[in-house]
Amino acid sequence: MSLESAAEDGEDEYTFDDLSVVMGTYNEEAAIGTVLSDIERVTDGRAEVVCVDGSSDRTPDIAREHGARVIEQEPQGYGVAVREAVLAAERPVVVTTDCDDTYPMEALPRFLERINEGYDVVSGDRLYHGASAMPAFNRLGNHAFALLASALMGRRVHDTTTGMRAYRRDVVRRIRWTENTGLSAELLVRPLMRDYRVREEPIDYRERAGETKLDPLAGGAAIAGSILRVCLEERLR
Ligand SMILES: Nc1nc2c(ncn2[C@@H]2O[C@H](COP(=O)(O)OP(=O)(O)OP(=O)(O)O)[C@@H](O)[C@H]2O)c(=O)[nH]1
Ligand SMILES: [Mg+2]
Repeated sequence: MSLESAAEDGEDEYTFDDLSVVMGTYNEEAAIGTVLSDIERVTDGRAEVVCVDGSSDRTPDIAREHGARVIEQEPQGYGVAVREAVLAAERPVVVTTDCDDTYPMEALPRFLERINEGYDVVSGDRLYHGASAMPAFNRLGNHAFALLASALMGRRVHDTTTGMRAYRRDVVRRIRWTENTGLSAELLVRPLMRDYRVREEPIDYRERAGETKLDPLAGGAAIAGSILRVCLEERLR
């Protein structure tokens, strides 16, 4: 029996040796060292780390110094990078994060535990604790995206645009992903609408280190468009 089906039968459990932590990295030299050290510390250096990188600064060098696998890619936006990253993961449990030190790597054991309980997707909910470190405009937008997606799906979700989630690798490999700026919402909506076992898990959220890569207005419009398109596509499937 493979490790994967063993874990599904509850006979065995995934450990950090079964974990890939993946991210898009774009000029994140102010944050990447901290993020990768946190992953190493929390997982005893046992998780695989994959960075899909489009940087022109020292980000990829720092990533390699920390033992991460670096895949070079011309910068084409969040979703193009993160799709490549989730599909490149070699382990059966895949966790996405941003590389800007906003997400708590201390939550990795909890995410793995939830997967071991049988969830297919565990989605970090930043808004549960208030997300006071998030710019007010973004916070408002994120509440609005969650309401829009909830109305269209007929199921309440609270944070559709979070960058930190755990997935069974099967789920990310079985679904065809189409969105770029809206990929984060798509990665939640398609599994939910296909009846995968999804749960939201409250997480802390910190202020970003380094410059944002997202234009809030254009990005927000793109995300709303993605939610509408993806929900409609899933309804019509
Ligand atoms: N490789 C690659 N990575 C990207 C690209 N755009 C964004 N990223 C990375 O994707 C992650 C998310 O981008 P952020 O700038 O943090 O976007 P955000 O979280 O919506 O905005 P903030 O509130 O500023 O954190 C970061 O780790 C970026 O470095 C890109 O075009 N290529
Ligand atoms: Mg970010």
